[in-house]
Amino acid sequence: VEASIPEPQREAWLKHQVGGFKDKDGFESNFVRHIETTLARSMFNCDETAAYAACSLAFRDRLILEWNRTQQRQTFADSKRVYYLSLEFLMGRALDNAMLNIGQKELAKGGLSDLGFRIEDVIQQEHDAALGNGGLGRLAACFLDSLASLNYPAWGYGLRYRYGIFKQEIIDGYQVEVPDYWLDFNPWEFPRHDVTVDIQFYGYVHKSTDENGKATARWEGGETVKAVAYDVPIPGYATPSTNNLRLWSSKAASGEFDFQKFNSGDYESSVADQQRAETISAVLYPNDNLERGKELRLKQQYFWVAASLYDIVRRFKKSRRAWREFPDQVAIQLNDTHPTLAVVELQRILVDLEGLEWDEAWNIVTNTFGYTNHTVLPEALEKWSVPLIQHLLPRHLQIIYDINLFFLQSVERAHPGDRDLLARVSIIEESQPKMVRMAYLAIVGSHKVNGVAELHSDLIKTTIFKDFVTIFGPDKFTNVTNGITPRRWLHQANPRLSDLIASKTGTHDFLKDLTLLNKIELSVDDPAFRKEWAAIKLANKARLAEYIKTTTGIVVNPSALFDVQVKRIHEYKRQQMNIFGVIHRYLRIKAASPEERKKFLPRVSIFGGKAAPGYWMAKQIIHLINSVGSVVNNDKDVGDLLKVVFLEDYNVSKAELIIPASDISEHISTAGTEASGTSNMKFVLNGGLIIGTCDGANIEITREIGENNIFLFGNLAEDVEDLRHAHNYGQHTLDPDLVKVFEAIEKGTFGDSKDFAGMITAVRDHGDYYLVSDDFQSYLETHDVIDEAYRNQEDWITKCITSVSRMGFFTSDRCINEYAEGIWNIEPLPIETAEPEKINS
Ligand code: GPQ
Repeated sequence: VEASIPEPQREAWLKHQVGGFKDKDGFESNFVRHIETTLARSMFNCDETAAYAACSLAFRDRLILEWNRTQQRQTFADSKRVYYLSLEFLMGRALDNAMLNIGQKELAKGGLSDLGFRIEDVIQQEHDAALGNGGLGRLAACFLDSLASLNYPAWGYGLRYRYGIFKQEIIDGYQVEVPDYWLDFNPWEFPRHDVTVDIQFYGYVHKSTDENGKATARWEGGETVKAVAYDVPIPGYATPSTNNLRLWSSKAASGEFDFQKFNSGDYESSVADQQRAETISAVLYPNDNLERGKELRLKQQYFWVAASLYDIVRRFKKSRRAWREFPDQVAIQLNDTHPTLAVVELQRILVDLEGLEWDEAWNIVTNTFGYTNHTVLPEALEKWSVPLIQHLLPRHLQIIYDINLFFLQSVERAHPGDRDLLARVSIIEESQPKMVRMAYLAIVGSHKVNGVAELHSDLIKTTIFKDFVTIFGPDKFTNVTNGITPRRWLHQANPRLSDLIASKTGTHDFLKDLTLLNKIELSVDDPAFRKEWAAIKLANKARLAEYIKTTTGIVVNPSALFDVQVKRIHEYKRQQMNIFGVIHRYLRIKAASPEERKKFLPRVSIFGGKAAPGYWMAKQIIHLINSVGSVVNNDKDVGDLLKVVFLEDYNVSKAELIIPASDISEHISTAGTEASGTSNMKFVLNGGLIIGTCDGANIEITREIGENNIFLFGNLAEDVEDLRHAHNYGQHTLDPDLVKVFEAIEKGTFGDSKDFAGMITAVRDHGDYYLVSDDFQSYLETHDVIDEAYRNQEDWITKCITSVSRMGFFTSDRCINEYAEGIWNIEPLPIETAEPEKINS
């Protein structure tokens, strides 16, 4: 039902159009109004939590007006939109970001101060929106920021998890997981109880022939769950464009079924149904780079995909265009294979519900979707068992089989008689049980497939998707190197550095066009600039030192070299190699005479990151880091020469604190395993240098900033296979320094060595899959090079400034423009005026 106000009454609406606040006074009156009415508090009852709530509500009012205007403009312009489907959006905090993007943080700071609050304290009250695991989820969040900032008509679609990624506590050196219930008070979401979709599961397929003799399929029976939309406004930077992130929450469908149970006194089971329905969006799966094939996960995927597609199709149908125009209006990006069922669901909608012919529908489908691959690790490539899909989504399984049949027929036509090829590329793996290879389905169902950094995009073409390059040709495969938003990762996280850069470039325009950073290279020799640069780094380090002291009790010296590795704990990311290196350094300090010790460069090794709850080896790595810390940090021989810190519960807002305080950060994955990495970009953008392998985006960072400004080490991706082979055939001799490290651990230097046996045997006895031993010597040597480089502070600062000036390429704005042009075929749609749109359709 259209609910548009008729023309004659619209004048009254326009007269009463709400405006946002324009000055400090306006902000204050908004703030006080929210305290006193929305929150029913007063100046006698207003703590920082209430101040956070009122401040957020004031900014939310403003955002929602812009949001409305943006959506109206997009609807009336009827232009193509992109829909970014991601199971993860790692948003972090919203208030600081909203204030900065709107450009009113200074105003709010003044207003809050008038009213008795410090803005930093108010910002800290916010709970992170942690609806993601790591890089993949944070990438989606950076993309939303860029899409809005560049005025692209775009929506994100995700799940509204009641529990985000768990909160990590470290107890006696071990990780303990605590639930992250974050929705107690969330002013940034708008429940849309009127936007709901019924989602079907289970049941059976009824096949018949219609009056024209055409075969039809109907999916019937089963159970229904309701999807309720929650909208989160996404403000662009320095533009009124405000996009939408729509998150779906599951609820029991109110239907006869429940009601009958309730009436017949079966209250318990009617409640059980409700709980079962709500379970779907209850919790984020805490695995990074790992898929475990759980039924509830598949339910989440279909629930979210079906609700999103229903919404997208409904919006398209309002335009009353012909179906063949669907891909001219709609681009859908699959963030990894998690939303791949969308391919099948759209085909089902078009064929079963809208009555299109298979080929016409398939043409629309493949022109609509694009697929981004984020890993080559085999354990992360999704496969779902055929019996499970058959049970949960019987009609979808039939469609998958048909898609596969037609695909294999086309392969057979182009490559007659190549049965091996057919078996290799089949969407169905002929295993026991049979499995659906989701990446293959995503490739077949999309018009473009992209990797996330050059090396990674090359690797997928030559390894896991090689046959598909043969079949579809190379043009279907492309690279879009990841990027990060400089708004959050420079301006918000490091405001002093952002302002210092602006003092040299003239404005903050570099936040919109990051290539403008290159102007600061002209000031690299300016003594005042360099001095302020160093002072900012030191202040950021002092702030982190303070945080370390209050949270861990460890006292670190801010002028020591801060060596940081913060990311998910994973064997392929090789935190184990880092801590082995720290142990090696400790042994060297211990073996040195008091005279020799004076020559060591003081260092603080900082770790942070979560282990998936079921990832035993990753948990062992955390335990070893903490055990080493408690020995080293309390050893009088060592003093300030070495401290080892594990920071609990690494998340987006902690990243904002830690990254600007780093001197050296570690991006040391086994070559060929880290698809891109994005924190490498954040660290360099904040004036830190990096030690890294020739992997992922490290390679392109080197190309941009120059190899004198990065510390690269280790074997190359092309050599990994041979090196693994050497381990497996007994042709590898363990690195002697690594042997000494193992001896120290096994002697019990860091507590019961049984606790760490798995980490040692993985390297020594089980083939060292991640090649720690192969890279160890080169890793140690490179750290010695870093020590020497850091002693020369003048050269060091030159490297830092030069690097920052050359980081323009890594903005997510560049990345989104590449997607828009090369994959989505969409154009920006600026919102020109501050006046309300005239509604005339
Ligand atoms: N990534 Cl497959 C994740 O964070 N989680 C995942 O499950 C998968 C990939 C990361 C990947 O490891 C990084 O190298 C990338 O920089 C990041 O995705 C974004 O592309």
